[in-house]
Amino acid sequence: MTFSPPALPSVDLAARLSGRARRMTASAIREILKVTQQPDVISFAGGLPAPELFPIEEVRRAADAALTKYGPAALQYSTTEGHLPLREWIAARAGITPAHVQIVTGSQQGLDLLGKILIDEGDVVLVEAPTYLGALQSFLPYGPRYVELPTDEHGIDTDALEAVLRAHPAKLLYAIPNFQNPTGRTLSLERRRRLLELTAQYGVLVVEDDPYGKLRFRGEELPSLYQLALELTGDPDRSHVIYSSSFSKTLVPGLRDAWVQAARPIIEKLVQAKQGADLHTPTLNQMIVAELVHDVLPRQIETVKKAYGERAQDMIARLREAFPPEVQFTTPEGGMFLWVTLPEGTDTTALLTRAVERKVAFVPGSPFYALGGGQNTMRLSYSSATPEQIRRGIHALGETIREALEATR
Ligand code: N5F
Repeated sequence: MTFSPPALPSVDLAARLSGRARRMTASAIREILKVTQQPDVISFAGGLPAPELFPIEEVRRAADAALTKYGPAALQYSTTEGHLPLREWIAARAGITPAHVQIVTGSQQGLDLLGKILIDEGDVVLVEAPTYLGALQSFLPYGPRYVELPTDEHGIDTDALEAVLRAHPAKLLYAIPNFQNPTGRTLSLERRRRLLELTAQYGVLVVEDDPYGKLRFRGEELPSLYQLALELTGDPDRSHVIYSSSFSKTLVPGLRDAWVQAARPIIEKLVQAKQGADLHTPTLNQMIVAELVHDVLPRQIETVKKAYGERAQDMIARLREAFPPEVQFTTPEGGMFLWVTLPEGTDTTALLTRAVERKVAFVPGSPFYALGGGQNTMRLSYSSATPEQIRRGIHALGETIREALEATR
């Protein structure tokens, strides 16, 4: 006799998702990565560090050294706050104490945890227009009401910020002052000071995201908002700026080592949020990074800066040759991105399909706008392309753009 299981009524899974889950969106960058993994596509899409520059031997030796030094503790569960020598190194550089430093599993996790501890449904969150789409993605499930801040070639327009602050009781402002993602622009010193004053005056927290601030290849280094706030208050526990940075762009992204610096009440909540998320960042990975920060990291930063500076210059030269004159682009002083603005009416999402047919990819600008728009913009990353790929890729992209512009005439 054959056994037939009793029929089970099927549960409507989609209807059982939380409101938070329903607000979640997919990362446009990660979606495009699927396409660009085809070997013959030249990708200017993901902000991927140049893999040929990764210090593989140094990482191997650091792993060995950490395992020798710490033995089984390198493979054991460890504290949520993070590996103390690494936190001490970060704290010493910033002029704070390890109690003000939380290690996170990629600054992407930092953004999610900050969203979790700071954003209630309906809270006004101020973001640059455009801004890092991954931050929008992290915050969105917590139900923010985004208000966009106008930007120009010097970053956030602080006069406009003042008007926005008067009109909206905001909870926090998320900003990327150095070599902004996606525009590559840098917030001027004068505006940094003004932004600090205004946000303090209106009681607005600032989340300063600075993953590639050390990758400046032109011009003078500027103090972070966090540093400026610390100079003004003299007390890290009074800072209304929460600073986020990462070893992803200066060392390697795959170890997923990053950190948040903030006043203790914020760090204490972050610790609790992180306990619920992943208990702690992988122990061995943190130990590896701690072995590398003293000698390898400074050398690596110099190597990467030089390479990205050359690649940026190269890409800009090719853009001048290959793009129609009505197309505008930014000239970054560091980091990994530049931003292209096509004539109004062009749709870069449609353009991407045509570009991929010609074996070249970019990120369309629209997903970087919290409230939509920017259909005529795109982000190009120069960090992981060789000169030959830049030459061929920008040429192909130029042809795609010309074709699209002709079609609209
Ligand atoms: O520290 P990590 O690796 O988690 O970096 C996240 C992050 C946080 N904040 C800003 C401003 C960033 O630009 C990033 C990384 N963004 C890259 C991008 O292309 O915009 C990497 C995304 C790579 C990917 O999704 O595979």
